[in-house]
Amino acid sequence: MKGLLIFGMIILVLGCIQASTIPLGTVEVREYKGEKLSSIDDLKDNAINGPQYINISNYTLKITGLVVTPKAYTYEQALDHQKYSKVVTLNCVEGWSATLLWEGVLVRDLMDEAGVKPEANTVIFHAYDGYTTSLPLSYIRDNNIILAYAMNNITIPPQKGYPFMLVAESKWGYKWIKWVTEIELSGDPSYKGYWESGGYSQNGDVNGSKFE
Ligand SMILES: Nc1nc2c(c(=O)[nH]1)N[C@H]1C(S)=C(S)[C@@H](COP(=O)(O)O)O[C@H]1N2
Ligand SMILES: [Mo]
Repeated sequence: MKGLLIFGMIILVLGCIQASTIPLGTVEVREYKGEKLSSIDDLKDNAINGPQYINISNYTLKITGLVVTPKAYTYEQALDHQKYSKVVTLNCVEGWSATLLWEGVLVRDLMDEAGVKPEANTVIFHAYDGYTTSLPLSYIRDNNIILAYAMNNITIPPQKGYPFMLVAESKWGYKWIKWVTEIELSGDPSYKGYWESGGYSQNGDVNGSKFE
């Protein structure tokens, strides 16, 4: 009986440790399951207003717009969701690319907690530097799109998007919004973000054309 109690306590403690820690390294990985990865330094860091330094103690990730219950997650609360990792290549329209190991939470999981209204068909992402972009709600749902907090097994550095960068797989780099502060559910599929307003493709498909 006592043995069972101790065993139960060990399981409980292990469970708590698992839920509260994110096992990230201090050195980036450059290979994953036999696949060669790029370096995070292959990203060019040429955002519209330069690097952004978010103070995590007053940061919130907001879920707004066409939702039943708007949310404002702290960094810790946003991280407290099922975690996913995948190797995905970012392709910038300038001609460079980077294949990295991404780790994050599902955008779908965050949205579903807020309760997406049936009229919503578009997700507009807002960032700390004033940058925005949008993607179809169905794309986010159907492709298990993640909001990453780590790249190559290290926490995303400030100049590369800390605390969160969108891993918009199969879309041009300008859809991979960094320093995300707000996820807005919308009914306007024609909403144009920063580069889309400048004439870049609205759907942003890497296999499609770069311009509208
Ligand atoms: N907030 C924000 N996110 C952004 C950008 C930006 O200017 N601001 N640039 C985008 C572009 S064009 C690319 S290619 C990717 C990677 O950009 P990098 O060159 O800054 O590494 O981030 C995207 N996310
Ligand atoms: Mo880009």
